[in-house]
Amino acid sequence: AQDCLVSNITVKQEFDRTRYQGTWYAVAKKDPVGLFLLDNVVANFKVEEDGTMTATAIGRVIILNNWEMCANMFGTFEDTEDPAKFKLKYWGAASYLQTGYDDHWIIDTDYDNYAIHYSCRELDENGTCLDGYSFIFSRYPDGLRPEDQKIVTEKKQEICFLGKYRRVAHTGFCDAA
Ligand code: DAO
Repeated sequence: AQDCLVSNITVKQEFDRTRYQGTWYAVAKKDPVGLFLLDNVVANFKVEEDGTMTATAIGRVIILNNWEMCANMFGTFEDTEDPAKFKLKYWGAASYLQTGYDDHWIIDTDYDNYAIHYSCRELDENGTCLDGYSFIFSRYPDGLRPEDQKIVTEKKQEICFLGKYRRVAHTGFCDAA
């Protein structure tokens, strides 16, 4: 999808939500307009008894008047006709945290090491993404294995976000929460 059309972006084939369960550490993020989760982002995925994929996530945020805290977030992934494309409904444990309803796609994962999530919130008139975000996740808090970095870089390019990511630090800020 080097034309950067959102409709041409390919996602993980036959995405297996059962294998995807458990803890994932965000190691890099491309922010949307009005970014929310800053760093120390850890997500935990689960398949509920009815088959729905859900997640809890924690991360450092800055709310209101520069108040820094760890946000406890909840998400429900609504299924679509593509097993790797979801509508993510998310909300916070506290009312002053962000809520949203985003397209949320699993671009690629090997289930054991790396994963790439993509969300385009606003399409441009020409079919490219005007406002979106992306997380690079690792099963390990200290980052991706060298052998996964090449794949991840290729995928960043395919979703047209290459060069727009920042590293997501894990400093222990949210570990006690
Ligand atoms: O941080 O700027 C941002 C946008 C992302 C907010 C999404 C929070 C979703 C929490 C649950 C799902 C984890 C992937």
